[in-house]
Amino acid sequence: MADPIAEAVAKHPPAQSVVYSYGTAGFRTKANVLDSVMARCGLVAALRSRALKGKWIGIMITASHNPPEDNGVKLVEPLGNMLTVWSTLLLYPCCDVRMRTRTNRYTQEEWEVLATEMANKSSPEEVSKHYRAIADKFHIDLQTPARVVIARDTRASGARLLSCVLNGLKGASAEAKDFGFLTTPQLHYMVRCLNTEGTADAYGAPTEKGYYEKLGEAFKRALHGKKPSGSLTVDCANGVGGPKLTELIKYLPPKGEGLEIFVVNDDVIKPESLNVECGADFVKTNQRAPPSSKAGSNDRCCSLDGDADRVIYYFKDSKNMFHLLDGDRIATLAASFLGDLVRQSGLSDSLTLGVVQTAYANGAATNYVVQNLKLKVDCTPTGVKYLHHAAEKMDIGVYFEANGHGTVIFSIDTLETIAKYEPRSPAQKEALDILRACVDLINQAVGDALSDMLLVEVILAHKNWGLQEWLSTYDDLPNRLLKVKVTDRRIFETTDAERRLVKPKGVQDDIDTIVKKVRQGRSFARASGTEDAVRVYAEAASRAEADDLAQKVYKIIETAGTVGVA
Ligand code: G16
Repeated sequence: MADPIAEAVAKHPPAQSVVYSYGTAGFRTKANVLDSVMARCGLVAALRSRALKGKWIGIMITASHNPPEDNGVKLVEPLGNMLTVWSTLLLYPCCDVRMRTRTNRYTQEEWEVLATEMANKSSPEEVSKHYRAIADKFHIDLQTPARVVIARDTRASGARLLSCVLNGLKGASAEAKDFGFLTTPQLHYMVRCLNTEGTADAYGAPTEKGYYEKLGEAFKRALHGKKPSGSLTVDCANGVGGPKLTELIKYLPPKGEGLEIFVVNDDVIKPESLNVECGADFVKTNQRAPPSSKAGSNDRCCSLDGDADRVIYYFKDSKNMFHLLDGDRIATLAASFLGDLVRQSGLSDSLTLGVVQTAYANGAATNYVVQNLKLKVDCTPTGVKYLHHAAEKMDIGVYFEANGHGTVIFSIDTLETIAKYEPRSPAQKEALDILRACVDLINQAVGDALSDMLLVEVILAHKNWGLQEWLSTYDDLPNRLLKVKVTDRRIFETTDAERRLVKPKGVQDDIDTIVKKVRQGRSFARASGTEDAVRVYAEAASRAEADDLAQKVYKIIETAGTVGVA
């Protein structure tokens, strides 16, 4: 008898001797070895949807900040985020939250492992067997409908990889809804909207127009009569964010009444220009504006990455000096503003805020949050899935990676408190109205460059600040981020939220010895989960010391990376 699963994957044989792994943000590597992975991800998404009684699961085809020849795929959970309590809420809608947590039998990691195993099966028959084994293990009824929503960024390989996904979904008899080109956060938004449509938690209309309308309307409300000063130049990394931002602008207050936005690096006709000498990753790593930038002194600029889930701000001062306002800065700005709104609304006895960072957070940012904002800081490994999970434990969790990837999430109880609260004075009402508008403006499914950018603009308008005033809240410690090419990055294993290496043996001791000699020195190395490299981060009291420390740790890693596999 014909086996539709085996038949579907047989069309996309795996590349020889490639080992696939579900990394920081899904499978990500050179696009020409991804066909088999795409078809198999279709199968995993179908199983996941069936396990969740037919909820919509998302598949995003993107390699975000990676070079144009790469691509990738990641699976999105029913509420547009990673699998934690939220997904269980949908599974067990009648249980109380604590019960739901306890009954959450599926962990995110478990499904990542299943996906990795699926991607590495060699023959179509093995894939089919694995598909059925997963169904057995999780008691998944294969007759339950499966529904999957897909989108992709503007990479040249996207169309081919999409057809592989569709073949996988067809083999698994899953319903597929293809949204074509979307930013990654737009896809997350669609997934959440589709799964909450018609419920008390309805998140919005599951259309692109619905997304723009929601953001545009919330932006106007959040501004509350304030007008952003000057203009904003947005570098879109020649990715999908360019056309989407151009569309979003149509839903924002018109020029003169609102924000004047100049869209640059929005060439999606030449996919080979994606992320090349532009975009958030380029600016953050090189600590300079894209060479194409024509911005004048003190012009407000920001850069998105290739799929518009990261944003960072920057400007050149009157002495032509470059200043970066990265994810750490957005986190501190958002935490301080939202904290003020909570206090001014009269809600500070009921709600607390917290901040989640990774090891890449500048030491000065962490100190500022703890000492000035008096907020709790959690540190997690790299990957928004970890930060999001930690932020879910807070009433209001502000999470950002230094690279500009992040958002703010409000717990269910917090949303209820904010919605039901009766203000006791006009001042409380005003603060509450702005807070409610911010809840709608912020994409709570995932970090969203467009939504984050509008939030920053709202805050700057309320504070009547330019980038210089924002920058002056604290002084960053000079820092440097480097990428080391090694033969096998998997030999580098970390602990303590990726701040210390446990393998190769002795390497951390060498790093510690060097760090000790540097004023305010801090450095760590970790294998990237999205690129074939080990990342080195260093910070110190002065630029020269930070650069020198980074170079020394680079050498240690380079040597260990060669010696380790010899
Ligand atoms: C992805 C993840 C981010 C992570 C980044 C770099 O971003 O979503 O959480 O910070 O990769 O990860 P790594 O250092 O492991 O390569 P994006 O924007 O590329 O999707």
